[in-house]
Amino acid sequence: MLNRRNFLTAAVGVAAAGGLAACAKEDESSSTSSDGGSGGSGGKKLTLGFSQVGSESGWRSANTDSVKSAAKEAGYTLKFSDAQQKQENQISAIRSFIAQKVDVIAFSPVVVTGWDAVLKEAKAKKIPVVLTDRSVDTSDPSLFVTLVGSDFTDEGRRAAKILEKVLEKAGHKGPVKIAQLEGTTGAAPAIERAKGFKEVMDADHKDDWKIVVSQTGDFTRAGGKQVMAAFLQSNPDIDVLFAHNDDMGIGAIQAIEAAGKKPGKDILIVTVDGVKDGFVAMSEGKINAIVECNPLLGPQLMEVVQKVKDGETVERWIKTKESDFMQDQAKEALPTRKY
Ligand code: GZL
Repeated sequence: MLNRRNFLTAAVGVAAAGGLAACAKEDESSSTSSDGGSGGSGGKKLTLGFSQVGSESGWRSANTDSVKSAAKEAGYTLKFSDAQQKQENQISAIRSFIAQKVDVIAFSPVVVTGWDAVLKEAKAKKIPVVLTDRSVDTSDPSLFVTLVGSDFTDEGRRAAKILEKVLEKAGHKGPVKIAQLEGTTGAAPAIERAKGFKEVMDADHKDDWKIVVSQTGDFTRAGGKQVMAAFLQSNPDIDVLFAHNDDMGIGAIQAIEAAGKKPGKDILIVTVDGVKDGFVAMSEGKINAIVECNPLLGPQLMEVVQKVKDGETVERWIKTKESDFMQDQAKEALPTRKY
């Protein structure tokens, strides 16, 4: 019987023969840095193969822009592939980068499992792999050099801690019924944000907080709207929504309003990311707090890529710095938001 990993390999094997790469959107941008240099030690222009999850959210678009502009600034040749949230497209893109003999491969894995086979192929060809944004589950730590990205478990903890402040500010007393809109099933941010939030719940709110319903909205606005509408059918007395990203929260706001309720008042909302539209919703009083997850990883990624290419030692996890915002900070912060 085909298990998930065999199935994926088989699918990729067949699809690669049939040109699966055509399913992913690929583009290549090559440029010289501002000083006309060739981007890297020794004059040869560094070539980076980058496989992106997709374009599912405002966060992802800002992340893509950051990677592309930083590669241009560094003078690297960037081979960029958009996997449209399909793991098989990412695996196919990584195989394509290996075949093209790029200097370094970087990618944001759409889910945590199923990468060992293709990463072993990169290792066999001595092409270093850098993870950005999301991590992978692997039994062989040598399959990637480092992760440039956020601590999603801590983001989950921070979401629970800021919800305490939101509840206090709203004067909420007594039990708290929570709906959770999860990110993409199997994705590191979805797994870890839920884990961090639950850690705080179990430690400090065993008796008063309860997650009454939880389901994936796949990090998209459409998903958030659709699932929240279903939540309101089955649980009309929800007090709080914890959405794993702003986009699902913004979709949920549409469903909450369609149900004749006031988002930010009848249902308190905490989200993660901090994209501009999230801050707009917060300034309109519809989101109560946002835990920032910084997508502007491009500059850090290019620094690491150069060090890896030059054989320098890099930290195993290069964490991004980020803050948290309550509703009354939204208006002042909005003009300075960079994504
Ligand atoms: C988090 C990133 C997540 C964002 C979502 O680093 O992987 O994926 O929180 C995005 O908006 O879709």
